[in-house]
Amino acid sequence: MDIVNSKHPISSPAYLTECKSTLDREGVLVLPNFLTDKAIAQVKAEGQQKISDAYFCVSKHNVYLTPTDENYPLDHPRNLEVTSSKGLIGDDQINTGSPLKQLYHDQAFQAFVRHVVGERELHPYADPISSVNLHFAKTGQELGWHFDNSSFAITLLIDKPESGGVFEYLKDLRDADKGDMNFDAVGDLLSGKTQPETLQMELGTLVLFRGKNSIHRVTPTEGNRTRMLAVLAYNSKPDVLLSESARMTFYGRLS
Ligand SMILES: O=C(O)CCC(=O)C(=O)O
Ligand SMILES: [Fe+2]
Repeated sequence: MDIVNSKHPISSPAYLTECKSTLDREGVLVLPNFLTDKAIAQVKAEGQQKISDAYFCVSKHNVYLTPTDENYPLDHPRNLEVTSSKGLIGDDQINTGSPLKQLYHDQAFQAFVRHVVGERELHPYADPISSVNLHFAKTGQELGWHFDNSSFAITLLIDKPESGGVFEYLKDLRDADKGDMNFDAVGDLLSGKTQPETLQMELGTLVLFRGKNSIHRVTPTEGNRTRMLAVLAYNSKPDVLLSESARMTFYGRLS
């Protein structure tokens, strides 16, 4: 694939094994310079042209992305609200010929992702909006602390702000499958008692992150350059639609 730098031999068995063991050990796989400079420039130009079509919103949510639980006070880690503010454009707004779509649908790339995350199948969303997205964070915009609903996410940094916009995380802070929400550790993080790790991301870096149990945030963008991030989302089963309420929240529309 001419949009992936040759230093990432995604079809080499040895490289697959190395990437899988890194993800298993660290909970995150960071591949710098994954996209070629030419591909990044093409995506960035499209993003800059379409940012005026993006859906921008501010939302308040707790770190578990769940409704308030009245059994706990509002200032308890279970309920404490943080702010997220960003804009995004959906799959149906991105050019068919975009390098992002070329990558997303590429058989070798999908085989790479399947192997690394240990899924037998990967499918696009069945709705027209949710598979490939571009996120924008203008000055002051941020993503508040949260655990993801999905077991993994793939992102590519397309434009980096002058400062801020830093991805921070703490690995394996809870165990969602066991129902262990680990309020104490979340409380210590939110109060500043424990310090998170930071992830170094440069233009063109691919990040494959397991965010279901690893809490994370993106700090506010500083300066005039907007943070631009591509998100590639797959499902392990076919025919999955993002729920109507989730589509309204994220995109402000259903189709
Ligand atoms: O913006 C990022 O780098 C991370 C995005 C993220 O955590 C999310 O969309 O859930
Ligand atoms: Fe996330």
